[in-house]
Amino acid sequence: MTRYEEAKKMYEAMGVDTEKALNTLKDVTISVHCWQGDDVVGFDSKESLSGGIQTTGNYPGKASTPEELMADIDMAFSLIPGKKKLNLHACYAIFENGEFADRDALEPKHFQKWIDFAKERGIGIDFNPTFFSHPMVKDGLTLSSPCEDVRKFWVKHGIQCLKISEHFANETGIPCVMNIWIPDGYKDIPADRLAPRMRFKKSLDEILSTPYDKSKVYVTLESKVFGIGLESYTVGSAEFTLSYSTKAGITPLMDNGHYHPTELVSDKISSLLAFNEKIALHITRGVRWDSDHVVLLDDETKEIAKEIVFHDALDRVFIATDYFDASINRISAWVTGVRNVQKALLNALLLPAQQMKQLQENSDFTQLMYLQEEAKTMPFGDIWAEFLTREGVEVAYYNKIKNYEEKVLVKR
Ligand code: RNT
Ligand code: ZN
Repeated sequence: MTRYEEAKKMYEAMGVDTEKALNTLKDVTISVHCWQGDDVVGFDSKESLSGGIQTTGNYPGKASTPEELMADIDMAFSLIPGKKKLNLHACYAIFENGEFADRDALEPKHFQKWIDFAKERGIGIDFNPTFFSHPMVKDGLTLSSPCEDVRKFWVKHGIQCLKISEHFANETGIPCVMNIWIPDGYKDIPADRLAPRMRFKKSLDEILSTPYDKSKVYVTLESKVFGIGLESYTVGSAEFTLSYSTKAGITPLMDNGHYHPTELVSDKISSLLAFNEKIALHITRGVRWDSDHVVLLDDETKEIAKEIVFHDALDRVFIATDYFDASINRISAWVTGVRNVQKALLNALLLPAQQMKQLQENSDFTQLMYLQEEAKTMPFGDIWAEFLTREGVEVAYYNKIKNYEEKVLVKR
């Protein structure tokens, strides 16, 4: 008997069908963020990263051209099993022949190379307007700016991105999730917390008044609690974005680095599922703050996955990764983090969900704890290895990445 067959029997004895788990996992799409490959720099501006987010580290081999980034994404994707989508930011527009378009004038043609890339690989594209790292961010503000020129510039950017998102969906035949996140906020105690929020609300209304096909583009709105240099106040707080999403009929997005350190996104998912047909997640790992460390197979990642799986919500949750580590091999960072999201999902799929829920309903908390703890020492690794084998992906990826580093990355 192979290790998989033995493990399968052990799971069967616990009432879990490993074949069903593997078949479910292979159809789950993870939207992989392109910005891990170049430390959130992009190709459209010489500005350094702003918006209260930061990459630290100077590991060699960062992608600095579209060709390099695409090659690195291909390398990472070859080591990541399952279904993937490419998550692009507007600042990754590709200009050719000396041409340039500012953020308020971006068009689908500036993403033609990405469309070709996605089509050749049979994957969809998600999109993000880039409201940071740009001279039109004035005093840290974009859509909430009191300066009409600034606010209008960014509204136009949002509208153009909506058009580009719809174009992505039409070209790839796969719906596009377009996420809005603005860095707007204040370092110190504001005198007026309401006015910027009213302007943000108005700006979102203006962006969303552009007609778009809601079956092709899902607009999501991401909240945040604070940023570097924006410690005291964030315009797009959790309450603001949730209220706006509900009122406007768009999709709320939770990034698990965007809450106070003792708040858990795993506990928030069910509340949002109770009120929304779809919800969206940025899976990351904050260490003491929104540090965007590589996702690990830690308790919270597992619990987030459990919430999605136990509530039968795999088709209701848009799962994306969002982290950026420049201190280690960037491709390894990609592969490790995305695989950990998938491992967490598999872990959840291998739990006897129905039985556990029934134990809770019966107030049999003794047996529930017993089962929860026993599940932790089940031969999960053998099922994961089987998944990788079926997907034609090797379990051990370090040597492949090291080889690519020596052959490609260090020569850049
Ligand atoms: C920032 C948000 C946002 C960004 C990306 C680059 O705190 O998490 O999602 O990380 O848009
Ligand atoms: Zn995020």
